[in-house]
Amino acid sequence: MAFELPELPYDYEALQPYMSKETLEYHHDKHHKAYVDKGNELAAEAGMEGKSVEEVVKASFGNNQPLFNNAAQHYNHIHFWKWMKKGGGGNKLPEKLQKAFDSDLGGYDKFKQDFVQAGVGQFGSGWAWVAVKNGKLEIMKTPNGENPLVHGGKPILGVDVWEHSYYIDYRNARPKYLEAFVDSLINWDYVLECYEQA
Ligand code: MN3
Repeated sequence: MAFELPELPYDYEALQPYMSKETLEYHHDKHHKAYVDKGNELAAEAGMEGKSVEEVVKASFGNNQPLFNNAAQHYNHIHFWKWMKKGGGGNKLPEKLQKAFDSDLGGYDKFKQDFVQAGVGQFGSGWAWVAVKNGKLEIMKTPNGENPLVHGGKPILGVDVWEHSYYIDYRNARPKYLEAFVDSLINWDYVLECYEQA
């Protein structure tokens, strides 16, 4: 099936003041759309237009870099929009998630510290993640469009640390953006949904 740009699951103003309308307009309508359009063009050239985005991501990794970049970024952004919501973030996690964060990540405070540090420490463009790997939660970071799917894991939470995700609202202050993401944007219900499917 061809890749399709999903609608945002909220209004463009919904995440203000933590993420502006202008950021979402550019990030969703221009950046994500470009990954979808280019990904469809390159998937067709590679004879993979019938495959799901996850299949294309895994099949193209390491052997078709341009297709991988666009397909992986499409996958990452589909989930990124859903990993945020108005009035999200903070330390009120669903019970099942809280238990896993306590046992595998050392609790919420340690998760926050390590997740923000993963995002800050990703040199240049990339993502910070919480993934299920070998049956346990793990904090990961990846460059560019890479994600845990191609490193033996399944992401349940991810944050985009490409400058296009925060430069309008935070300029170069990536740590402030990451703190705001954790404190005020994370949609824990969707993180739980991903955890239950992982
Ligand atoms: Mn992005």
